[in-house]
Amino acid sequence: MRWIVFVVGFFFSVGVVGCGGSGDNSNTNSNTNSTASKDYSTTLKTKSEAYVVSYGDIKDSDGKAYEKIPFNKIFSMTLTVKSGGGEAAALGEAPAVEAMMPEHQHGMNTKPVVESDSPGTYKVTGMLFHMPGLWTLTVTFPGQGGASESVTFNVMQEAS
Ligand SMILES: [Cu+2]
Repeated sequence: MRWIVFVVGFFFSVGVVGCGGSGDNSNTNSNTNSTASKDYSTTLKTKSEAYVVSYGDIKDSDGKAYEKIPFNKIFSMTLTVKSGGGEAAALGEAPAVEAMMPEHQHGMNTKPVVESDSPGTYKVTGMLFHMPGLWTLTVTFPGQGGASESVTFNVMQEAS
């Protein structure tokens, strides 16, 4: 009967660790802690407060709108960057977009493409959140004077 305990234990630990994270990174209670108090805003100021960044307009690859980020489906989204005063901020280059699952220490299996749409508006295609759980979406760009500006959005992805 010992093998049953082993098999159950194996599946349990896979479930906790997720998809191949090391599992020893100081967040063994991560399934229950802190996520309730996180900020899931879709609009954030950069630390310098010089820029306000929003994401939205989630669509599938045919351009059909999604209500929220879909689970395990390719999606696109629009990023808008405004100055602290609320005007569209025309950046010198398109922002970099990176999505991660911090509790599993991995990113997406796709590489998003960021294209300029109009000043301060960027279309991001090729996004894919392939696992449920907490994702972070970090947008980084050079601001005035070349200082690096960034925001990190929290996204709780449901398996649906
Ligand atoms: Cu994961």
